[in-house]
Amino acid sequence: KEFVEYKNELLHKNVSECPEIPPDLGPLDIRLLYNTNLLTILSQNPNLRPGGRSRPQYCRALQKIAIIIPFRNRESHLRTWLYYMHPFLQQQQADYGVYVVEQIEDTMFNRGKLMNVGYSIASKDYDYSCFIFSDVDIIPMDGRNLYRCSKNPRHMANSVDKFNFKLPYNDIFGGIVAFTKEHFKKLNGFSNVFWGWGGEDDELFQRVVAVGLKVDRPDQTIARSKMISHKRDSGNESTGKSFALISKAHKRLHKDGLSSLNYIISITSHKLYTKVTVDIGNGE
Ligand code: UDH
Ligand code: NGS
Repeated sequence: KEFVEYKNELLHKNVSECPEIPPDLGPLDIRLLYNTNLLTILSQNPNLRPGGRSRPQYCRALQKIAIIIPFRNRESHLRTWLYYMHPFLQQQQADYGVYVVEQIEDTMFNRGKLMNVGYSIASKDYDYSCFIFSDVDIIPMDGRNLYRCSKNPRHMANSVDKFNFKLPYNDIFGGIVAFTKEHFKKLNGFSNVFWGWGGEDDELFQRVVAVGLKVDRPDQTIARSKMISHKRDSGNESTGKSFALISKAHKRLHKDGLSSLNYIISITSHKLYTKVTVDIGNGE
């Protein structure tokens, strides 16, 4: 088996590069089906490899992409995401893996820290060059919305139905963001200290600016996405501390983030994704 894998690897190195813009992409009919089950999704994606990995068969992708999803108690959203996104990413000829990072204990949710854990685990798994940090409840409506990294950090949730396909404020950086490995390391990842809802994405924006980078956004017509509507999760209330934290963002940049990450994990390779189960503490 190892020999076959080795041979495949060698053969894959010799195939030509994939085109920058994959063929046959266009608008998609997204109806947000909630009743899909994992077996159906699996049967519709026969070429997936364990851990929710795939790469194009007949060309070599220009980027290796890890998709990191922060997660707790959103099983049906995850199924919907997997149902739409595996075919979407394969149609885009992506070399990718999906990492679902689940906070197990019922302390306050910490989206930023889960993203950092996902980055750190995915980096050890494969030579990813691009990291896309995505909420579990946003589904793109057009195949031309390329899930890729660009020259600058990229805010990809800039055209969501919930906000009438507009930006609710100029510097919004929530929902889905894409970073090259180099850039994510340069800004020391997300802050780990935002427990509960709100602000960790705004702080990330401050970090981008502080290290001298700019934010790109895709064309708003092509980036149109649907968000699954839901109630506010318990355990993810706003603590009211975010604005005070953000006002000191630059002070914490180098000491709070990838450089100060501590956690306890277990990793399970599911057929449709890699599940990273993590105990990230409770902020004390
Ligand atoms: N998440 C979970 N579980 C939780 C909380 C958050 O999986 O308990 C993840 C999930 O990937 C979600 C993301 O973190 O998409 C962001 O969660 P959020 O609650 O900050 O963001 P969202 O915009 O909801 O989805 C905000 C509250 C909406 C209240 C709307 C009332 N109509
Ligand atoms: C801001 C939050 C962001 C959040 C954005 C949109 O107020 O984290 O609203 O939220 N900033 C702070 O709380 C400091 S949304 O309407 O999508 O739930 O992303």
